[in-house]
Amino acid sequence: MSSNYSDAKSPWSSITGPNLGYVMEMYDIYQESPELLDPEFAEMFKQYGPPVENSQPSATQAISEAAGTVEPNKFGKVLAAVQLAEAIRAHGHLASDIYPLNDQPKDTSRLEPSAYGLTEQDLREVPVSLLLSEAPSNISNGLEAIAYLKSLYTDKVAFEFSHIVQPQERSWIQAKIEAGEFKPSLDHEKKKEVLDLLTRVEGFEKFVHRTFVGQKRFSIEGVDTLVLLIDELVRLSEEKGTEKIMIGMAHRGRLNVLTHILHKPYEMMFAGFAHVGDEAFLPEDGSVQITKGWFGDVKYHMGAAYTSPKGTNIKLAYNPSHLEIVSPVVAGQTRAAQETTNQPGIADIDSKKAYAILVHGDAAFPGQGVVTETLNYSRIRGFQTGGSIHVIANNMIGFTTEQYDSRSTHYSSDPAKGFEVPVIHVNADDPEAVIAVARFAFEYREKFGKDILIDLIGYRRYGHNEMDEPLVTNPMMYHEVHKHDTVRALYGQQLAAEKVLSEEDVKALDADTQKEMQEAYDHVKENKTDDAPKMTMPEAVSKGYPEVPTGVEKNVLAKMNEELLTWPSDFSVFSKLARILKRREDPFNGKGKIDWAHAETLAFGAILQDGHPIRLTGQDAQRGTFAHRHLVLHDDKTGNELIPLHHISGANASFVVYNSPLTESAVLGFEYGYNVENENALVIWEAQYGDFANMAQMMFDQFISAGRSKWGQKSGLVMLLPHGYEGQGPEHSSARLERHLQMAAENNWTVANLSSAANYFHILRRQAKMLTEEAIRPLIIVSPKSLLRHPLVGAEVDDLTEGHFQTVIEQPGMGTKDKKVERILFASGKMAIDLAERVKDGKGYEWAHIVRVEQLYPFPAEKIQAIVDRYPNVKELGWVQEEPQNMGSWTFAEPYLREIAAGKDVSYYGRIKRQSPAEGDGEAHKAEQTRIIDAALAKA
Ligand SMILES: Cc1ncc(C[n+]2csc(CCOP(=O)(O)OP(=O)(O)O)c2C)c(N)n1
Repeated sequence: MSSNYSDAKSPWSSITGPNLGYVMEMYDIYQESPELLDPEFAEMFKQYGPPVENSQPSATQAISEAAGTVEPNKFGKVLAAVQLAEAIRAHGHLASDIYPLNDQPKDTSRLEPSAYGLTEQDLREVPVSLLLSEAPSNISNGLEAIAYLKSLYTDKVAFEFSHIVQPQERSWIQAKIEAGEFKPSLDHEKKKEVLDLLTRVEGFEKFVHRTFVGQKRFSIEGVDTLVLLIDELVRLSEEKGTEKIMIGMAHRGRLNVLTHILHKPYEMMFAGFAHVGDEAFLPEDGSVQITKGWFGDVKYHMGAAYTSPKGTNIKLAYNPSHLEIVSPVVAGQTRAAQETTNQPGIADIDSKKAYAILVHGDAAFPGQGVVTETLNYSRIRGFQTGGSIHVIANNMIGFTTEQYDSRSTHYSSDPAKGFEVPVIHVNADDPEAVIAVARFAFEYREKFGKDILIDLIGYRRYGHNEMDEPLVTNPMMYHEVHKHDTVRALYGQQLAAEKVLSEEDVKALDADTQKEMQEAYDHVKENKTDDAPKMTMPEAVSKGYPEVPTGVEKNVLAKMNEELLTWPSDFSVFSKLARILKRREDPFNGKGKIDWAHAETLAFGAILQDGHPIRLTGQDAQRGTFAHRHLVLHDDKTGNELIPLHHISGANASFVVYNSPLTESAVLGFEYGYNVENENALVIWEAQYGDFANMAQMMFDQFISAGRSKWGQKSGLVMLLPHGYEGQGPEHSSARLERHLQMAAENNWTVANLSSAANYFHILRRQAKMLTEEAIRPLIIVSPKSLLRHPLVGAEVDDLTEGHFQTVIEQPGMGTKDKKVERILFASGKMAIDLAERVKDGKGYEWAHIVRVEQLYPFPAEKIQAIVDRYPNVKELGWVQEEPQNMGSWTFAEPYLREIAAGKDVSYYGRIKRQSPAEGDGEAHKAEQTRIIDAALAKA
């Protein structure tokens, strides 16, 4: 046999993981019957010896050392023992004790020495150093080493980390496990604290169960140690000076987390169950912060913030019922909390400042796509947060659905493995193991800045909610649950057995906790107020936006424009693009117009000069889907990037623009979260085409449109949704304006369909100026495609130097002869420009007027009324739109128009009702568009 198997040039040096396993199997065959192997394989074994795991230096080294100490005929046994040790590390989780109900089969097949042809005696003869790099001193032979490994890898904590690519990371995890860090020894004080917290966690559920019979609470019982886990993370964060912890979680156990992690007082919790006002019980020291909207939400969707005495701020994000959807929102909040945005250039990120704890459900985690969308952020520059700590609160069931019906994977956690996330499974009935896992996860994130997942495996004590009878649908599981002691009971027994506390102490702790809760509830009853919840909007919201001056002085704009177009001499912009961009000098020299993207860049510059950071993301947002934006320039020789907006004078805020991963839901959620956390930032999300926004529909429905009235959560998020009928087929035409208008109420957002680059400049500036005002609301712009470079849309420099955003624009040249006008047409966006192209300077159309409704919501009814009132002989108000009649803005605008018309005709010019938003054929589109314009402009 050759002895050069550890040579770095050996073919085995590049083989790892399952491939290595395969080669090892081949080697076994080679040893038994070399003739059965492919001759090339046999020759390689002859030449290079047995395969060894290159990424395990200790094992490799040990084997090479052992070569001198083990007789050649024992060498196969040594290899088999190494294989067994590796199998325990890789597959020990399959045989581990991680299921409190003990109802899952254990697979020990790969962990038996006999499976490797090994006897106990064989193992005794294997040097320990071959199997363990850092063996405890009491381990003296291979057999003991294997037993030790089994005790580490198949106990109440189980590990999956062989999917991680970086060897250093794998070695670090392995070293931690094998140093026994998952078997911590807690001192008596800590043990008592743990029991105290468990008593509160369980006691809270018991108290509510008994006192508020029949009320849903989505009890934590079965995964009680979730609170312990988060509590430990908070403690570690405080020690390290973490500024913010952002928690995202669904219904399960949320009330318990609210009261024991967010420190929402028991009185406030019980007031919620008793349907009485809770504000009187808010701690006066300001440590707990809670916002509420006027329309409200159920108690297990409400969030809170808590500032600990050591200064760490913990936030539980408000969320809807929609499982997992809060994950990207929390990721965005976290990113915002990590960034410093008050200086020019790119925002500075310090991922140690804040991190996210994302709590998932075991059915929802593999089921909901937004989970993987969020995991995908972990190493993307515009979205990563230096690692989130994920926890699956795994109660082994989803509503009534057991795992065999809810997933195709072995573990609920499996999707995380594709993102190289280490997975730690832990038995939720072992509080000390849970604490050890929390410590490990915290340290892992600190060290590697990556996501980590804790699969906290428990059970669910009751039905999905406390009114459901689970024996009806899940009898076998619930026969087990009903026999099973609570974790508090088990830990109490453990502490009594360890003589940390007496059995009486354990009982007394429970009684004291119940008494404390009873007193809190008595307090609520004594201070009960009968005030009905107020459902009135804050005045600032109901008043809406004022008219905000948004012009920028000409010399400021001119200087900025010059700076934007002055690139370092050693930076080579692709010549064709350079020529196009240089044309942006013309409007400042009295030639040509400022087009859409140019107006946008100037607006951004002015907003940065006003001190508002900007964050713009979307698919291909840097260049712009329509090759119009070019906010990031690429040196065509070096590939270096240049962001001209970083180099304008007078800017005192950061500017970032990122091409986003290909998701709508998670990106929009992220941006919403970012914007909620950094109120001063103008955060813009752009859909590639507006219709793709419906991939993120729940972000619009659950968060953006209604977050203020449910939770009092302010947002000034801007969404750009390219829209316009240009004959490109059913997709890419409509941004489904009707959806956003149907949801419009209570000044919840602005919806605009603009026809002018100047107005775009002003609406962006207005939004930025309103960001920190009470009246702030999100802004949806159905943005243009062909209008981006349309001459009728471009702005003069003077259009940007003064004035403000115009909610309506009257068609120049039309409606000049008041008495002659009989029909007033209303249109928005591209339709307005199509009409403008037809009427040109208005000659021949004296009988008509055209009004562009730039802001659809809040509907500018007063402005329109004033215009209509100028025309004494008007008989008809006509709404012209490109979308079918059951879509677009018609059904929304019609009631307003009828009120304004006060009996005059109100008519519709547009496509008939359709299933699909636009024609599939470009020629059919043209014919239809012409028909609509002909009809609208045909004199009665
Ligand atoms: C998007 C979405 N679909 C369906 C539901 C209804 N629903 C509420 S809880 C639940 C089961 C969740 O199971 P799991 O993720 O295991 O969490 P658990 O309730 O067991 O903690 C379902 C289907 C929901 N809330 N959200």
